[in-house]
Amino acid sequence: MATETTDAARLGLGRADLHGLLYHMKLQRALEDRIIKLYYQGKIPGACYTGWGHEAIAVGAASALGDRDLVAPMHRDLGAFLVRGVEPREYFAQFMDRADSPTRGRDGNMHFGKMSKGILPFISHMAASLPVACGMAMACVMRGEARVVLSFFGDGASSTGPAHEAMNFAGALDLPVVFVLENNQFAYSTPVQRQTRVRNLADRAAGYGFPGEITDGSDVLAVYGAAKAAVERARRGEGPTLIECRMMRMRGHSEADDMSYLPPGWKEHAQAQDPIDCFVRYLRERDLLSEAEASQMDARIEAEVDEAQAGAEASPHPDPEEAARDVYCPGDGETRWLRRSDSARAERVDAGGTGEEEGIRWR
Ligand SMILES: Cc1ncc(C[n+]2csc(CCOP(=O)(O)OP(=O)(O)O)c2C)c(N)n1
Repeated sequence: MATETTDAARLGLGRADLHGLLYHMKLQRALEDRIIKLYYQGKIPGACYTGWGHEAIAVGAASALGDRDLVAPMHRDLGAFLVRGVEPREYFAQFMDRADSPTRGRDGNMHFGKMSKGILPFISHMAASLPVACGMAMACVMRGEARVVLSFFGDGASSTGPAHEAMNFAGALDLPVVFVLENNQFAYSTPVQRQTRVRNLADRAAGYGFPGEITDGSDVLAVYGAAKAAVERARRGEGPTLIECRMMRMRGHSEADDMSYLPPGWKEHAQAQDPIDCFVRYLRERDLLSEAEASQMDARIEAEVDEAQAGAEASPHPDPEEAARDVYCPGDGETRWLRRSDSARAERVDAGGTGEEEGIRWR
């Protein structure tokens, strides 16, 4: 629940901003609820991951970014996509394997992004996006662009090699990266205490030489406030921050997970901390959301979800011949070669070329 330290006015958030946060959190929840339903109807190929319970983190952190900033979300962060303007219809098309989806129906449903909106496609649960986020931040610094990269990962992912390497690298180079650690207290089914001796995951930041803090991951204003301060710090050139957003897992790792490993009473406690319920209560108690505004928002969201689903269902599945297109290059099917030029940029050699010893075959 939001506290005085996360007061909306102190954060410079007016009524419209607060409604925007709530709208995106509710939209994420409604879209994912529909996807879960479609999954059990057999309409979603592959596994089904959602960000149930993580909405405050995804929406709160992404809302702290500027338009030209970049974000590397993971499988819990649909809200970050929505905040940056990805259409619900695109999300449905992606999960329903349609030809006009972001990956044109050719990848696991959650592995998509949108570079035109500054969203790096999700690579892997296990922190593989973090080094790439650092690369993006480094590119911005080298180009003299004051852009910040927000990179999300889980508690389990925080114990993997790429996470340590990325954070160490970002610290050493003072890169403008904000690391948002979504601690739902389980790496799949493994509790945090069984995968690391570190008591607070935020403490790890000290080992990389930058600040780490813990915030309430079920309080959207707390997440927004922490992310905003970290983004500003990064933009001033003062380097990265690690924000551990602590919350309670509300739904299985994927829909295939029955959560039988959760201790007794966990689900009830987690339910009481539902980030959407908490935020609605906060707004209602302060007269920042009327009953009429709340029901209008719900009706708008329901209509948007229906429309998005119908739009995606009306789209065709991809042609099977499309499956391998662009996997290696956008080519015409002929074998071509790349040769490294002195500037280290790969340069194309005409079709029919033999390829140099250092050449890379690309189709
Ligand atoms: C290299 C690799 N090892 C294992 C897995 C299986 N796996 C996927 S997510 C995950 C745990 C992730 O834990 P965490 O970062 O806490 O995220 P969450 O539990 O919220 O999914 C594991 C072990 C994988 N995808 N890739």
